[in-house]
This record gives sequence, structure tokens and C-alpha cells, in this order.
Amino acid sequence: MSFELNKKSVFDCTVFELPKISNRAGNITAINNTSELPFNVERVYYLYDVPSGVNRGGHAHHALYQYLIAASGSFDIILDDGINKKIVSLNRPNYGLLITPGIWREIINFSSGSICLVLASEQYNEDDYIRTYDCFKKMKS
Ligand code: T46
Repeated sequence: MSFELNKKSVFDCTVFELPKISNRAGNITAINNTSELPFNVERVYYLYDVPSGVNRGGHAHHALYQYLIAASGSFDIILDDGINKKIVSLNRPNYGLLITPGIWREIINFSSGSICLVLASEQYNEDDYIRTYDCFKKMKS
């Protein structure tokens, strides 16, 4: 594991606002590679129809950067770097959370009908996942 991954902390994971274009017909938010996001988007996916009380995530990534948006409704993200934890709430479509590699995350408290839109820096690769907390703690030590 690289020193870079080891030193990533929850404080590197920030919420930032996206531009919003408003008129009488509503709002548009556009996301352009590299101008709004600090990575190139290689994949887009979204979580929806999450049953009440169910959590998602529960893993970390070796290399993946992701930007999470509550495209509809709301949810909370618990971030954990092995030392510090923080909870972020997302509930507006023009705000998103950047999650760096090397951060354990759980997504909880999905509101009814919520949609978690995710922009990711890599295509899906199971080898990039750290799926057990024990492995995660070893990698961070
Ligand atoms: C993350 C949170 C926010 C694919 O085939 N392609 C994909 O792009 C993704 C994301 C998943 N899958 C498959 C892999 C599993 O068989 O879908 C199944 C469920 O995936 P997972 O358990 O990883 O789903 P979540 O919601 O727990 O986690 C996902 C992302 O994997 C993860 O990176 O941060 O959403």
C-alpha cells in the first residue's frame, strides 16, 4: 500500500457546492470533468429503492475517488479513516461529498424515495475494494 493511501483522512473528504442554474422552470446543475470535480469521471451509478432501515457501503477503496450526491431525498454518510470518524448529511442536489481512497464509508438513514448519485474515478473493479474492517485497519496502520 502506498504512503499516500495510508495518510488519507476523513478531513480530505469534503462537501462542496455545485453551480445551480435557476429559472422559473426549475434548476439545472451540470458537472464537468476536472472543472467541478478533482478527478475524471469514468463511471456513474446510483442507489435507489433502498428499503427503510437498510445501510449501504461498509467498505473502503484502494484507489477510487467518488463524489456522492443526494439527487433526491436525503441520507447520511459515516466516514472513518481508522482514527477519526465524521458523519455527513446530504439532502440537496447541488451539494456533494468527495470521498478519497482509503476511507471506510457507510451510507445510512436513506429517506423514502431517495437517490444516491455517484460519480466515480474508475470503472467497477472488485479488486479495488477493502471489504473487511480488519483488513482496512491493517492497511491504515
Ligand atoms: C460506494 C457506495 C456509495 C457493479 O456491478 N457495478 C458497480 O458499479 C457497483 C457500484 C456495484 N456493482 C455490483 C457489485 C455487487 O454485486 O453491485 C452489487 C452491490 O455492490 P456494493 O455492495 O458494493 O454496493 P454498495 O451500495 O454497498 O456500495 C456502492 C459502491 O460499491 C461503493 O463504492 O461507495 O455504493
